[in-house]
Amino acid sequence: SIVDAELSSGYHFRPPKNWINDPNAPMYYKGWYHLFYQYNPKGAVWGSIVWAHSVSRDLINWVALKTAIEPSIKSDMYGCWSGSATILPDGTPVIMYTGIDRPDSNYEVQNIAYPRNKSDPLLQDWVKPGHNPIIVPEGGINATQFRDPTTAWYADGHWRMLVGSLSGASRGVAYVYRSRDFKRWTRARKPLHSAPTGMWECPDFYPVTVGGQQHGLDTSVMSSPKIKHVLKNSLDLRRYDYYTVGTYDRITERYVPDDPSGDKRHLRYDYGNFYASKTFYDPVKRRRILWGWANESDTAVDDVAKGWAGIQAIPRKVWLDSSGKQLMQWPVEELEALRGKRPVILKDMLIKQGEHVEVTGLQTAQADVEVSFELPSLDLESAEALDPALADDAEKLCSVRGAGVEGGVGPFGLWVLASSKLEERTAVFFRVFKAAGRGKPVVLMCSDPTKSSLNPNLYQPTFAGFVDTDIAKGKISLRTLIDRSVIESFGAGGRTCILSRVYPSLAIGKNAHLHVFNNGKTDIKVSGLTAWEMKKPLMNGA
Ligand code: DQQ
Repeated sequence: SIVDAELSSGYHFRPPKNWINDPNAPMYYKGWYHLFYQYNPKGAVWGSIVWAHSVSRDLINWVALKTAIEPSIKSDMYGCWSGSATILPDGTPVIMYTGIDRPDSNYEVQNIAYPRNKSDPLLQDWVKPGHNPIIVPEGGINATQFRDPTTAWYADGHWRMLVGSLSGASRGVAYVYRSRDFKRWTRARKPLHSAPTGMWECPDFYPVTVGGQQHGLDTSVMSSPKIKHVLKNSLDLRRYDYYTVGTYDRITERYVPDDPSGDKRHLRYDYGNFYASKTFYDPVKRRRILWGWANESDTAVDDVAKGWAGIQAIPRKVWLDSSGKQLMQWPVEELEALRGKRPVILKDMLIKQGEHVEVTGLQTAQADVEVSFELPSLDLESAEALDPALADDAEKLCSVRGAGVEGGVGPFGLWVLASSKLEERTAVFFRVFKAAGRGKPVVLMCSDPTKSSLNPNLYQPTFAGFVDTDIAKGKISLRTLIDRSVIESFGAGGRTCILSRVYPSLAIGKNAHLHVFNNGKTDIKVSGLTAWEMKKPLMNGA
């Protein structure tokens, strides 16, 4: 229906109907980007899962192919869960994935599949060899919490890969498996790493370049002194993806985070709705690309009525910041091809205390907005004091000091998907705090959806993360991708990211407005704002 089309998403990845979750086995092969994903062909709720498959030339326009992997052998008869691809040295792509092999419990084993025809660039047919499963939960492993094999890496005559698990009641673990031939896999005595966080789903492990360069590294690049490793895990209990940056020792087969408190602090790719993510190395543009799943936040009843649920975030380039402490992310440059020809451009616009300015002259239900803010009279004395009790809890801080609570320096930012009388609007903004004993002001980035819709019964979580930037220099930027029900924001050039799902009842289609607002005491200057309407790409026929 028209309503559904307007409420869904225009340029974020999705199939025409049904439930989707985790991105699986992203890869580049013979001219095509491949994305597989968890898919329920029977409806708009999670259920009996298969691997759907789409291909693209540019990561933005997608064509749906037939189901790639579905239950067909004893070791995956009750579900084909998440997994990854590895490109072997002769160019053959291999998929490893988790299979559910019995009806009455989620007993998990790892399977392998090869392309039937390597010369088909679309890799439409996958064959499961007779030696499946390749790994079963042995030696006291928790058989119902044992899944999501990673892309394998190669060193010193051995392949290695990780499988996520739970040890005891609450320890997340990443087990290392080794193989010479990709067929027989044996577990290393000790896990790569573990932490008291609950189950680790969808681990991801890859090298990054030190020194702030943006180019990515293939997963097997190990030996340069100029690399670090990133270990990402998806926390089943908290439904977010966190990562640490650290050192991998391939002799002991262990990984040690640089920051000893990294497994507590939980740096996140995204402080919003973003889960079960996975990266891959793109040899064409020498970059590492991150895919992540964003669930709906309406009700399951709504999803069944809509007939679909779930999107993938815009693929993001990831690289290590020059500080070496965190990752940076930015939408792949190919997305810019969807920008309309006539952007609206604003320059040097002062926004005083309590003011807001509408950005007019374009449709903003499906748009890309880049803003740079300047704090001209940077009077940090007028910034709010940071409550020490909330100093480590961005989300709580933002939920008590939301967009509607007047501040000192900020809140300033965007109201997106706003209705004409502003009854509906989602605020994406920054707020600056002074904090005793800290060298620099603390910058909070928030997405406040508490006014996003007049519809009742929606889940409207406030999302927030700190931004590790020096605002005393007087500048900060924000890019927000608006796509009907998706608001995907990149603060300070991709230092902090927040994806949020909202379902306005009025701010739909032509009735969606965009404003810049300042609800702080200090004047804010928009030194530049560019807003583009976004075209709709080919999207799997949706
Ligand atoms: N989803 C898959 C699992 C994975 C979870 C099942 C994460 O393999 O652990 O659909 O969302």
